[in-house]
Amino acid sequence: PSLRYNLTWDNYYRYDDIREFAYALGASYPELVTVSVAGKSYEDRDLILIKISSGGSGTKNAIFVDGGIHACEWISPATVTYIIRELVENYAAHPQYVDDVDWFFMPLVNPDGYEFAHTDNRLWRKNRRILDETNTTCIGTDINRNFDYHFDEGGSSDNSCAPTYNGGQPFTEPESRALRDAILAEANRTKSYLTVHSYGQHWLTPWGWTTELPADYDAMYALASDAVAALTAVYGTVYDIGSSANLLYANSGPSDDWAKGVAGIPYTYTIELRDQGPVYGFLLPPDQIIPSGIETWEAFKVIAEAVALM
Ligand code: ING
Ligand code: ZN
Repeated sequence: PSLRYNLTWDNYYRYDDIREFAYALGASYPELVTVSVAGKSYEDRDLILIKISSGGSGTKNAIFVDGGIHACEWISPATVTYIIRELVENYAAHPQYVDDVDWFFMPLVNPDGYEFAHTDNRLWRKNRRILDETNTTCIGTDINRNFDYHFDEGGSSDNSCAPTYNGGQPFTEPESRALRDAILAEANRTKSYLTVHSYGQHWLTPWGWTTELPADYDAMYALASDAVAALTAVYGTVYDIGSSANLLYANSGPSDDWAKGVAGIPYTYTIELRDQGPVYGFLLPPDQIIPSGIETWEAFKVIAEAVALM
């Protein structure tokens, strides 16, 4: 495998470049990076899983990160790959962030939708599964409404034409099943699950299906506050913190509710990256990728420091 890759973080890159980045890092840093295939997308693309670990017996506390659940949120896989690069290529500058925890990354959960957003419809959100061969006008399921915890209890749609179509039943989608299985494989030691979306600059906790708060919300809020403070300290980018149902809108079947409610991961957050909306929304200019990466990395360092001590 090649040691080189195309990503530069001054532009948005396609699925093939993101996959090659993963394998190039694995080839260059075999003592830190293990790349595997967590499953196949509906259109048969490999769902890449990147483990970053400096060894040990597989009992360190772990952090699981995903990106690109929604096809149009291009800053998500761009920022997640930036953080992977920082952990690996700059390991020597801050080895504790790898030595003290293990990391698992699925940087592009929805490659079919992501490619479609590049080639056909820039604002596409869902995956690309054809639900009914006789009616191909409405295709795709919202992966972030397809998880099996309080499934279809509001804020998702039973209509396959809707952008928040929930799939009709939990885990109908190969991408949500692959993400589920990858999370479950390490759930007993995973203390934080970070699912990266855009946009709005929100650091969100569960739940979506109820405006009631998790029992340990105060602890979740405290860690989120520390992470956001570190993020804001870089460029002044403001984030608000709260549960998704309270801060945004009712929703059911998102990955974070399932990761906390079923997989039992305590510090589970949905991060809505730049911007706040009125200016660019999903169409964030590529010159904001590196600033987003730099500030989000500061927040992730705070999470890693906390997880190491849990
Ligand atoms: N927003 C999220 C969405 O899936 C969200 C909001 C956060 C839902 C947390 C559920 C849980 O609608 C975007 N932009 O995707
Ligand atoms: Zn999203």
